[in-house]
Amino acid sequence: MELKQRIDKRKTAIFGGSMALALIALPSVTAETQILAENDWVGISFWIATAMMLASTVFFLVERQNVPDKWKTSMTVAALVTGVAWYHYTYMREVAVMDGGGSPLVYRYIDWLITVPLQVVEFYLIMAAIGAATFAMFRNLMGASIVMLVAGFFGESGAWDVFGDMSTEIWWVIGMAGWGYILYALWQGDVKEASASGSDGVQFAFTSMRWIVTVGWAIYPLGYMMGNDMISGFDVDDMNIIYNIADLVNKTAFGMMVWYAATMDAE
Ligand SMILES: *C/C=C(C)/C=C/C=C(C)/C=C/C1=C(C)CCCC1(C)C
Repeated sequence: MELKQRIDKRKTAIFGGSMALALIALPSVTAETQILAENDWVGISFWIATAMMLASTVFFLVERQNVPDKWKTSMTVAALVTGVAWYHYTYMREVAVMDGGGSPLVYRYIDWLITVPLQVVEFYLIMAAIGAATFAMFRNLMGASIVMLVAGFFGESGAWDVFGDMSTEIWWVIGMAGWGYILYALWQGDVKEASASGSDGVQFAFTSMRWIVTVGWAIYPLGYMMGNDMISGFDVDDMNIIYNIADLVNKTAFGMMVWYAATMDAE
């Protein structure tokens, strides 16, 4: 290897390493620690999700150095998604394990309101790589995802009960419409035509993205129904476990797919 290349490689490694260390060394984000009870499954699921988000963030930042240049931005966005989630999980798990165990609804929705738009940026980057990205597409996906989340927040929090007794259900339906639009946009004809182009890695990322948004995202409305008395036999605890699993699938596993796609294009 050329000397200059070696130095460049070392520089990027040092950069990745120090980013990772800076994250771990951020002690201010852990509030006063509660004791996690041995049978507190909700608390345990929050704890696991917190650790996984941190691990994924470090992984994506460090691995960013090892992927072809055109994939670096996607890796950065994947790390931002899990990094922002990790930050919020450190608070959510505190709320969850507190005496009487609360549901960290506001932190949850603030997190989604930041991480979902970041994922839309990720989708856009992937669509751009297959030649199916337009500004209108980006704007519509962004708008639909915000409608979906704001509706979910009003439905779950009761902060704006304009629909009276039916508020929980009607806001859910509005949220479903937002998600439905996103599915339509990702599966409709134009996109399908464009999707035949691109490298193996781009193809893999594109297919993964569509399935993640279709199957992975479907877990959320199900969790909402469980936690908000739309299906019987479940409660808010079940909902929180389901949401935590969904976040791991849609943030960590999706990021891993992007990373895997990037490695396919190496060499
Ligand atoms: C990282 C966080 C992600 C990917 C969050 C995604 C959230 C959803 C796909 C939420 C969807 C909802 C509906 C489709 C209807 C009911 C309300 C929501 C917000 C739970």
